[in-house]
Amino acid sequence: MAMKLYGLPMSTCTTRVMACLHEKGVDFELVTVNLGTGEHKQPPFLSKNPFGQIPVLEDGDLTLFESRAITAYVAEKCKETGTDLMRHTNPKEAAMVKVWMEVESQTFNPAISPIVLEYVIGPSMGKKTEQAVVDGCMGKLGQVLDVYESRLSMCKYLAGDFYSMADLHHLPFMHYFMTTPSKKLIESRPRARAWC
Ligand code: GS8
Repeated sequence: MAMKLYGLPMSTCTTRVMACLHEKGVDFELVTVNLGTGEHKQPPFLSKNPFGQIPVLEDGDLTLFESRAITAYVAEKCKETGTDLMRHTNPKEAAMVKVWMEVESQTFNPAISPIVLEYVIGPSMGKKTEQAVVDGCMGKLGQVLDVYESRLSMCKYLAGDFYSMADLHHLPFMHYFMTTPSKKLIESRPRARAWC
């Protein structure tokens, strides 16, 4: 039976999981959740994720939430197929993948998400961009990207000279970020730009 992914194509956390499923060549069914009507806060959905957020993955009798935990499960279950995103056969490479996955969730994501929220997600729901919020976030994200620039001068991708889950986890926010005027933070850094 195909896995079921509850979410939305425009949701960053849903696309993080979809990118992983595609990379692993896994068949899945996308079940759309209507955030507009608050479907995610109703008991049927809350029984899948008590925090009332997308995405949720169902694989037989297993129900998971948290996009990064879901990708870890998919990578582990399907380690023989598609790209070996976690470098299972090399403990040192695997450790570097985990380091940069942590960087994405603990450092990169908090720095970039307010900008994407202001420019893309807010306006998609009718909210005006607050330039002061964006301006206040640019310095912090710039500092994070300075570290990325330096790292990417040592290797082609974040964990080494191979594409991994660490890079994949950045995809959704990078995708939206590169549609905003703030993309100059990437474009002015040649290594980060090449990586992107
Ligand atoms: C965050 C999920 C999330 O923010 C994860 O899965 O990685 N740490 C979790 N989901 C958002 C959609 S963003 O793609 C969501 O469900 N928002 C609606 C809400 O919070 O009510």
